[in-house]
This record gives sequence, structure tokens and C-alpha cells, in this order.
Amino acid sequence: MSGTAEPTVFERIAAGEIPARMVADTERIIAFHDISPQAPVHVVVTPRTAEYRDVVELAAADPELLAELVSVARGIAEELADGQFRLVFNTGPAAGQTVFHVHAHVLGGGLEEGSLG
Ligand code: DGP
Repeated sequence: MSGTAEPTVFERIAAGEIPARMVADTERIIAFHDISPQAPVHVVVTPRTAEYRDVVELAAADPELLAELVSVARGIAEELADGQFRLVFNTGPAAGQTVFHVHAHVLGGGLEEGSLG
């Protein structure tokens, strides 16, 4: 959270104010099942704080945290989706981003070959 802005939904999940099905919980990152799954396995991986609104900001400011986020995503995919997954960062409203607190979608399990949707 920055300045006086309201906490984001993901900050509220990190604080335990909104319940979620957590799958990973580290010092800087949390991961939980998406409330509206788009694949058999659909997990959101996000920093605990909303300092960066999207992956472009995160990559520029804290590449180590981005690498950690990818590493957490890989671990989740190994556990839940045979290690094969899509990692999606919606970036900007026109691309479908609705929560402006950087996060990755880990999508896996029975995805159609070749599809991008
Ligand atoms: P995006 O559209 O890329 O900003 O993704 C936001 C995702 O966050 C969307 O797939 C739904 C998920 N989401 C939003 N609110 C909640 C919530 O309260 N709980 C959980 N588990 N997921 C949420």
C-alpha cells in the first residue's frame, strides 16, 4: 500500500482480513487459489504489499522480487500441475488487469494444446 490509498484486495488477503485458499506464504510473497478459476489449476501469486502496480514496475524496481515470485510460481506448478504451467501477468485495464497490485496467474492442468486463451 502506498501513501493513504486503501489497501488492495490482495493486501487484505495477506493480512488475513479476507479469507482465501492459501497455497504459499513466504516473507515477501503469498499465493492462493483464484476466486474465479479459468483453468483446473489457477493460483494468484503476489507480493504481500502493493508497492508495484504491475510487472513492468516490479521488474524495473525489484528484479529479485520478480525472480522470487517466478520461483514460487514454479514450486506451485510442480506441486499442483506436474510442473507445466502458464504464467500470466495482465498489465493494464485493456489487457484485463482488475487488481492494480502486481500478481501472476499460474494456470495449469489440462490446458488445451496450442491455445492462448
Ligand atoms: P487480474 O484480472 O489479472 O487483475 O486478476 C485479478 C484476479 O484476482 C482475478 O482473476 C480474480 C482474483 N480475485 C479478486 N478478488 C479476489 C478475492 O477476494 N479472492 C481470491 N481468491 N481471488 C480474487
